[in-house]
Formats: sequence, C-alpha cells, structure tokens
Amino acid sequence: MTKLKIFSLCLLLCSTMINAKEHTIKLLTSGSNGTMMVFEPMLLQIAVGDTVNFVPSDPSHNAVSFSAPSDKSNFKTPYGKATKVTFNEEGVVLAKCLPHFVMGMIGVIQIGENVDKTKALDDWNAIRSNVVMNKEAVDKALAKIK
Ligand SMILES: [Cu+2]
Repeated sequence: MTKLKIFSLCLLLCSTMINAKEHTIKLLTSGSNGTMMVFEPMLLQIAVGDTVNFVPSDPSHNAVSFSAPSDKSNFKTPYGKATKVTFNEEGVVLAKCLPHFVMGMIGVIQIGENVDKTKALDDWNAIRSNVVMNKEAVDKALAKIK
C-alpha cells in the first residue's frame, strides 16, 4: 500500500468517526408530558453508525430490542445503568423496557432514511394485544417512519 492510500484510508476512518453522532434516549418512570413509563424520545431517527445512550431514571428500567432488521442489531441493556448501543444496520429497531412492556414502555429507532418498516410493523402487530397502555403512541410513531 502506498503512503497516499494509507493516508486516504486514515482520513476516511477518521471522518466516519467524527460524523457518527451520539444520541440519548431516557428511560423514564415519569415522562416530561406526564406520561408514565416512557422512552423519551419515543421515536428517534439516527444515521447508520450512530450510537444511542440508553439512560434509565432508576434501577427498574432497561431496554431490550424486540424487532430489528437482523440479529446483528439486537441488544439488551442492564437495569439502571446508562448503556451505549451502536446501530450499524439500516432499518427500524423496536425496544421495550422488560418489566414495563405491558404499560407501553416502548421506543422506536429509525436507522437511516427511506427505510423498510415492514418487519417492524409485523413484529409490533404480532404482540400489540399484549400491551395495555400507550399502544396508540407506538402506532403513531411507526406511522411517522418514511
Ligand atoms: Cu421500565
């Protein structure tokens, strides 16, 4: 490899690292609009390669994916501990807080633009009846994805 090629490669790698953004999703017992048990924001649009920091308000919350473009994007964060997850696949990831899933504690992450949300909709509709509260909010969030 020539020095120029090595230099170009370094530049490319560095620019990728600089461009990748970090976002925060708060896992809250009490949301800012008064809703209980929420991911905030509930719908987050990020770029491929971006990182999301899941920050629980207390030890009762975590984040576990239940729909992802492939297994590569599945994740599970520990209870009560802020945890960063990097998403390297285009598509839609749905995450829930394990103990508060029934209460609609769900987050929607769109990775990339003009994504295919078919799988996310199928996975959501398959378990939608198990959720008692706030399910309309999940419907709305999924409807916003283009
Ligand atoms: Cu929770």
